[in-house]
Amino acid sequence: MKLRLVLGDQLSLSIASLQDVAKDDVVLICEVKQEATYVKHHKKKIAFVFSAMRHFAQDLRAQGYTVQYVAYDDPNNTGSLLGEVQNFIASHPVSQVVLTKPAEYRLLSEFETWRTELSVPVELREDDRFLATPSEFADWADGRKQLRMEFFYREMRRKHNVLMDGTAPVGGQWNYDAENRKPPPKHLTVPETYKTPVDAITRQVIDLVHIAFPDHFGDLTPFHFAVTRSGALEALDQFIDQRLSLFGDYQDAMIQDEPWMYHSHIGLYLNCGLLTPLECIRRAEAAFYEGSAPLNAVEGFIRQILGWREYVRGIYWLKMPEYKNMNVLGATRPLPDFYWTGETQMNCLRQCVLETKQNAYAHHIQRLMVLGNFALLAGIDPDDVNNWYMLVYADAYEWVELPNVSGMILFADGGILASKPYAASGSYIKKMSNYCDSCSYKPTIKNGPKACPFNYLYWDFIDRNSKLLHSNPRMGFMYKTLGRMDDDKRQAIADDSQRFLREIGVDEKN
Ligand code: FAD
Ligand code: DLZ
Ligand code: SF4
Repeated sequence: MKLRLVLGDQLSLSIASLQDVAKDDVVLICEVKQEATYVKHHKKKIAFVFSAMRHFAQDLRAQGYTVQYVAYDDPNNTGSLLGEVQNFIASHPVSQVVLTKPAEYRLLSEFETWRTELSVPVELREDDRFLATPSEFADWADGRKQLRMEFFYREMRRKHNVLMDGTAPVGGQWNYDAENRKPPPKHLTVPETYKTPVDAITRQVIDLVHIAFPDHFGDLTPFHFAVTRSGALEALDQFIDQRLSLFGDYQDAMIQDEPWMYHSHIGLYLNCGLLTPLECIRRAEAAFYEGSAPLNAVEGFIRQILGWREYVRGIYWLKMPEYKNMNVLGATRPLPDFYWTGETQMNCLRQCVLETKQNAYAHHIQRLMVLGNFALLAGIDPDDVNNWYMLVYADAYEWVELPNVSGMILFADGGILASKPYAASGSYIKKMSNYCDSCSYKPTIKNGPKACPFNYLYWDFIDRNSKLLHSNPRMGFMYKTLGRMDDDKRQAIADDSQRFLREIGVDEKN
């Protein structure tokens, strides 16, 4: 008998370790302290993952497979993946342990030691949940001076024949991003996100999480995520029918009390195996050919999955483990408390933190241009920022979280991922949202106690990082503007920044 271990983010019948599963094999799925607490995940994320694991086990059993399911509160639970595998081997005639490579470096390093730790042979299979393997990405990266997503994405479009017209991109352009930056109009109505009722399995899991993880961040209820493959497919269909057509137009827009906007909200399903990337891409492509969604929306959505998602994973495996320790800008301040409480006068940050706490979700532009931009400008330590992003979102796994945080928002990798820091002043948030209308600060004031803190923090960031950034060709304009400021203005920027950082308790280094 072979023992096939399936992890909480491998919940797919097509996963490599299950491809040749026989009826007398055993599939081991276990809820363990090791995975539930290596960061203190949002309560809703744990409930989602445990419930999806339990439903997946139920589906496997219904199809005639034997599943050994270890619940978190099982009195014999050893708390670790290795402990559970060893336990099982000790009392069953196991000939081999079959695993799919995990999505995170941390676990891959651990699984590689299992060959010597376990008394039976271990087969570690390639992770086939993505469209590019780490070695394909490494081949693409080999010899290139810069690893820009756009060029990788074009290769992926060709390879998978997505939105192609022979050898040319459909519509004549590869990328329609320029059409996808519309500010939100005044009375935009946003459709509701997909909501599914809580069933008996999810109810049990919610009760368990309530008791077992009382000190973890986030609101456990209301809970409305899908927890099965069929539910995730319904959520995908709802997105394609109701939101895809405006996904492009309002991709970067933010509205007070509208956490979901026109995004798809499928990241958590993709990342745990309930949906596959290619099926999401094909459904969006079909919507374009059927005429129900325009090209700027469909191309924009497909680029996120076929481009960004595959690209950040490629960067992760290419650059780990060094990537995790990179801090090129030498940022050392601790994360402000308001990232946990939402208690700040900055309305944009309050909104994004409170929505994150409620939903274990924030859309991309909130993560990037509000929460991320602030962490960059304020010089917050990448370890603190990574820890926060890893634990607050239901779709967070290190392979995708780390490059987005250390690469995309913090520039801690010195430009491996992005050609320049995504730094912005308050005018960006004012243009792309209505958050400033309800804020105590004014985005049009540049200095002093009423000024939007993003304004002076932006110039303070540019000024204090000039040694590293002034030669960046994409930053030339900023350094010219800074050069034209007189000493008084520069001093006011430094003083305001110092005062504000002191007020929020992060003027001391970590
Ligand atoms: P949509 O906006 O509808 O996009 C569709 C899909 O494209 C997403 O579900 C996702 O699978 C993919 N995608 C879009 N942007 C990216 C990107 N930059 N990198 C990788 N995939 C992308 N995504 C995660 O899946 N997990 C994370 O932990 C995560 N952390 C992030 C941290 C920061 C600082 C930033 C800036 C982005 C992060 N992202 C992360 C990327 C992106 O914000 C989320 O994938 C997206 O917000 C999920 O919501 P959605 O499903 O509605 O996405
Ligand atoms: C995220 C998560 C959580 C919360 N709990 C478990 C668990 O108890 N058992 C398990 O097998 N997987 C869990 N996961 C997903 C893993 O953390 C994920 O497989 C690794 O981080 C690799 O990506
Ligand atoms: Fe955010 Fe500044 Fe606007 Fe306030 S004024 S909501 S802090 S951008």
